[in-house]
Amino acid sequence: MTATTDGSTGAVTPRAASATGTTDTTPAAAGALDAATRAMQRSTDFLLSRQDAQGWWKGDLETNVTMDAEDLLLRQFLGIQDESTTRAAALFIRGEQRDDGTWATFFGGPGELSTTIEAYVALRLAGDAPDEPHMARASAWIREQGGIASARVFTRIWLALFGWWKWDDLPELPPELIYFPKWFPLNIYDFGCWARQTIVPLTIVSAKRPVRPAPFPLDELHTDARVPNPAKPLAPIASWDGVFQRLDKALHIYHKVAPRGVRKAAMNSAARWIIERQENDGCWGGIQPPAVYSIIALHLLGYDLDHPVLKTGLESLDRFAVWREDGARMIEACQSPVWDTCLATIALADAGVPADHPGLVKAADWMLGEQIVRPGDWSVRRPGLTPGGWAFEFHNDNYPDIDDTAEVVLALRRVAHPDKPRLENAIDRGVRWNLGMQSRNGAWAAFDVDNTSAFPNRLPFCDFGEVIDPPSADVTAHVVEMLAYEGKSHDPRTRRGVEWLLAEQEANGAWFGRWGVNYIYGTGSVLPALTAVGLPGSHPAIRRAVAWLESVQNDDGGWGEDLRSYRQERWIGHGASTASQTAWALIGLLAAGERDSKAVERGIAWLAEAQRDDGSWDEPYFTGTGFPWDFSINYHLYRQVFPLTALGRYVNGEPLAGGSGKGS
Ligand code: R01
Repeated sequence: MTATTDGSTGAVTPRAASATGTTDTTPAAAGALDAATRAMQRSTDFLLSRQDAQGWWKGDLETNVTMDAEDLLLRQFLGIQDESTTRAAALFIRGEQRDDGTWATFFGGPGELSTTIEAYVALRLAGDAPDEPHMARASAWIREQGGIASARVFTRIWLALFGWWKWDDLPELPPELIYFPKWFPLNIYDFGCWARQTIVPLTIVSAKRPVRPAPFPLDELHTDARVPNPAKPLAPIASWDGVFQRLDKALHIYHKVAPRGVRKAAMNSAARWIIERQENDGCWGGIQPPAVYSIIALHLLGYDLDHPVLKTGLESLDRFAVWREDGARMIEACQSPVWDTCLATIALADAGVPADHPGLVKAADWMLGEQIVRPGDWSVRRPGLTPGGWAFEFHNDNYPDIDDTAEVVLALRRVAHPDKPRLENAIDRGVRWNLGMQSRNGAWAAFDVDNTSAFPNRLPFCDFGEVIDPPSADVTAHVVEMLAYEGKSHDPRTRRGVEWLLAEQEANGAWFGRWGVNYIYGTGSVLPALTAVGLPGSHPAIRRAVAWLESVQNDDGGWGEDLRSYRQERWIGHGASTASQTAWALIGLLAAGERDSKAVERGIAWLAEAQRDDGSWDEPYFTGTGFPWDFSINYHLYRQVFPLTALGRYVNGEPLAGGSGKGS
């Protein structure tokens, strides 16, 4: 990451108490305002110093060691291992192991079986011996948990590639799926786009059932090494589970009798589908898993490793690697430059950085260049809609998302770009695209319209993560907030979004967080949307949300919500205070008009206290969500951008009140 060169860091011009209309301040509140202003200025300097010369920001996107393990397994499968990469990846994986021998999927989380198996196997590939203490602890724990037989489907596929698991003991997913028309149940467009891009190459792999020679036996991870696959009883035929289990049995028979010509044609169609979707930089969808499986699938169909498709594909994988100071190599599941840049722009604008500041103009310039003006998979359900969205990553033209588009529009509005017609035109296209992507229930999902089929989740193959993309409160809130700023508060489409949000509020007063942890993220997203469209702070829904946020504030003044809240009720709203979650709660409370409350004062004080001297915050906890519970994300920039927005809105007031929007 390179720093900007203009060095104009003293650009903050706090409007302070005058803009917030607070005249009657207590000494404590005045002290809080002082501390907030100082923290805001330090944070502004820090964030500006982390901008790339091209205008973007990008924090590391940290997930879990399955990324690193699968990268090593891929190299082993293709026969392209190299010693220095293996050593650096192993260093990272070893460093993530906990004292009990396990690996988790998030900081402080419980040991997770599939993750621990994959990490263990990767370390064995790197040369760690099974009787070394750290390995023995891991394998003992794995056996205790049921061994490989109890692992997720993806893990068992990786092991089947080396004969450590039997292909026949995996659920079927036939390549003929590619022929299902878009109105037919279980066609590929019924899957969320991340699952779709992963599943299409995996249909080829599981039809081919390749087995490479195992570099060593893995008996220590089997609890049933000598017992051949004990047949599990089927669920009743009248249940969905029963139906899909029998479908899977039928597909196993079909695998043996499928006409060769049909199979081959289906695999070739799937390969064409994959190749058409390769991005200019060689990756697929900007995310790591589809790239890994696409490379394997195409290689199995006869593409050499030096074929341009595979060569650029493999090169793109290298760009997901983050090299740490200690020589460890961490693989990012994906990269977040567009998301980080729009959030940083909003935060800096909230902090009072002038709209024509060179850093903001450069950021807007870069975002304008990232707008996607060609159709993508979303066009299958919206063929007539003009393109105009933004994706989350550097390279993902086929999958713009509604969340990024809403936040980019909100960010562009905060910048005085010299080419005003270009800015207006880009915003106009973005707004139209988001309006066109509204689902039939009035809400918005991340990537697609009406991606709500119940069937994908029923497949035995789909035992991990989310496989559909239904509308969520956090994305809907971001769109509604953006539409309000665009003067569309009274548009019937906005009102339907608002009605959906109001109906979606939980009994406790909070909203579920689909893409951030968890109810604090949902509630912190929805409150600014509701007040932006004009709901008064006294509205009962807003009062209930405020009461909920106040009820879960920690004694130290901050907020935190553990990832276990996705599984266990007692964690809802509860967890160690973190910078990003404290900021989300504050953003919600400030939008609701609670600026002068004790809760806000204590939250602001927590942020100021927790800040480091260089203006940054630390955050070991994962507060981002890929799939609730199964796949968690630590966005390394969240700890900087959201606190800055909270501090900025505390010091300078709400952005719409400040006259940044178009009004309605
Ligand atoms: C994955 C996987 O690695 C992965 C990586 C990234 C995402 C989804 C949505 C967005 C956009 C960004 C990234 N926003 C809605 C988020 C806003 C905060 C999803 C998945 C893992 C397993 C499988 C992602 Br299977 C497939 C992909």
